[in-house]
Amino acid sequence: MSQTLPELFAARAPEPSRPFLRDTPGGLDTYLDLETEVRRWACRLMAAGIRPGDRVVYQVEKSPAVLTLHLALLRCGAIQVPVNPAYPDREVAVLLADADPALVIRDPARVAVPGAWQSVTLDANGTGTARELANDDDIAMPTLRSTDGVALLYTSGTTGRPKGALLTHANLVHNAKTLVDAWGFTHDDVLLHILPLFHTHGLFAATHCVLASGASLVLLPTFDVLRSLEALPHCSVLMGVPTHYSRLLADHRFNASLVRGMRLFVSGSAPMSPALHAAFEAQTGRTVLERYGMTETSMLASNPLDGVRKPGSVGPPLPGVAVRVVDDVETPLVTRSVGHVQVRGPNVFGGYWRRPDLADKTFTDDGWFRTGDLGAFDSDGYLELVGRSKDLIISGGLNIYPQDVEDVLDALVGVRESAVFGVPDQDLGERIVAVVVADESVDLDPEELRSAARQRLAGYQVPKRIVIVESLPRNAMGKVAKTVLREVAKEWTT
Ligand code: MCA
Ligand code: AMP
Repeated sequence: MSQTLPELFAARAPEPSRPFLRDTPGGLDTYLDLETEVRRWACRLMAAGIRPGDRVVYQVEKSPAVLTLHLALLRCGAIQVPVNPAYPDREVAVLLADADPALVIRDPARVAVPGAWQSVTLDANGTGTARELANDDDIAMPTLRSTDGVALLYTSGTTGRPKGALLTHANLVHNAKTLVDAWGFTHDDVLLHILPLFHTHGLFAATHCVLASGASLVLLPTFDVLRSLEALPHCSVLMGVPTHYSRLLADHRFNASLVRGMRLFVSGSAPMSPALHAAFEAQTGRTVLERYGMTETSMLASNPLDGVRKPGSVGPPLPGVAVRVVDDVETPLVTRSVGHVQVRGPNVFGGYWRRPDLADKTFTDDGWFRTGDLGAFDSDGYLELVGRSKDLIISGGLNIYPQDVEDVLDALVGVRESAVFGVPDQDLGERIVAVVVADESVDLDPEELRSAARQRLAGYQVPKRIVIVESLPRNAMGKVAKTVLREVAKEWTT
């Protein structure tokens, strides 16, 4: 039977006295506390006029209040739009214009919401004008359908214009159930939550595994090696991006003895190098389970909980998920041939918000979603990702679309054109760099360009280095040859 997320979580909820948050201030110690708070917030939001299908944008620092808000918005049937707190107002304004929200919830430290949207504030302590929304405990919650939208997650893509991936209850219920089974979650698990709460990884994969198994979690407000080392002995599962694991490994206290109570380490969002897998095993005596996912699809493939985990591979497709590898004309390829990865299944979203024009580019005629990843299956049916056909940098698990950054650089005074690309980086996997061509007779200072770019971009999108060049290398089609630039960048000293 199709379910909605609130139905799934209610069906899987443990005894109300069971722990929800551990060692985490915020008043959500038990599942009873969680239910009480979620119900209170859902009533507040309904009383404020939020109705099924309304968009509610929140740009709030990570805290237990975000979990409450997430669950309360699910109950109201709202389509939630979580936004990275690092996004500058300019970028937020674009998202607001597209999402057209009924309510915007932001940190009080932020300047007023750009535009005429109804807005309230909420900070990491759970205080703000959102609490002053009228309350009505008797308000009835709407009936929801599994095909209803749950969330819009914005991704830039290569078009430079953000588009909202609309996920439904059916998509996310399928994923939550699949992951709980695949990764063996039970109500005895304690997840150490170190991820942001505005992406699929931290908000859906990690949180929903806990809620769909009645488990508990330790919620850290930001990733911090020392606090993670303190928490790990009391936890059983960690989900992170490769940068989290390399930073933990840099501390010798992260060793076999510290993690003896842990049963599972999951990595995803970016490739984990075989060298990092090996270093992890050498230092802890454990192996990391690497999996593959996308915002539009949630999790797609996973190395097994029991069985062989292969470094450099993301494992077989998850149950219920179909994955194929095709050539340039979309003919399926045989084992070991590298091609475009395409996927289909109940986890895959239906399309981008108010962008029917993108449907043909996004899906094949027979309904497969084009991931933009390149890979091959091995003879055991494990998928190996070898690259991307999309122009995307993944830095520390965060996506940076070069086009977004090039647009900002190109608009700066004295810049004729720019090219942004990623170079290998031990900590971040890929590090963003840019080359810039100046207008004639203009003398540009790279550091000044970086500061100017910082005014318009989130911090992680600012190139770590800008190099001024005479001209950009181009291929026969006139397209900037980023492979050439990546080669040239190898010669740079830092
Ligand atoms: C922060 N900075 C970064 C990054 N993060 N620069 C490049 N890449 C990054 N990822 C910059 C900040 O702008 C700042 O620079 C300086 O580093 C320190 O900032 P701070 O906030 O202290 O950063 P941090 O604590 O060192 O953060 C690193 C991090 C974080 C913990 C690895 O980036 C992170 O949480 N990554 C996980 C992202 C994630 O959850 N992705 C899942 C996407 P300045 O001072 O100069 O401004 S979902 C997905 O991909 C799919 C579905 C999937 O498969 O999961
Ligand atoms: P996002 O658009 O933020 O959902 O990022 C999804 C992209 O992250 C995928 O299309 C892949 O390119 C990449 N990705 C996620 N997990 C892995 C992984 N384990 N190995 C390599 N790339 C990954």
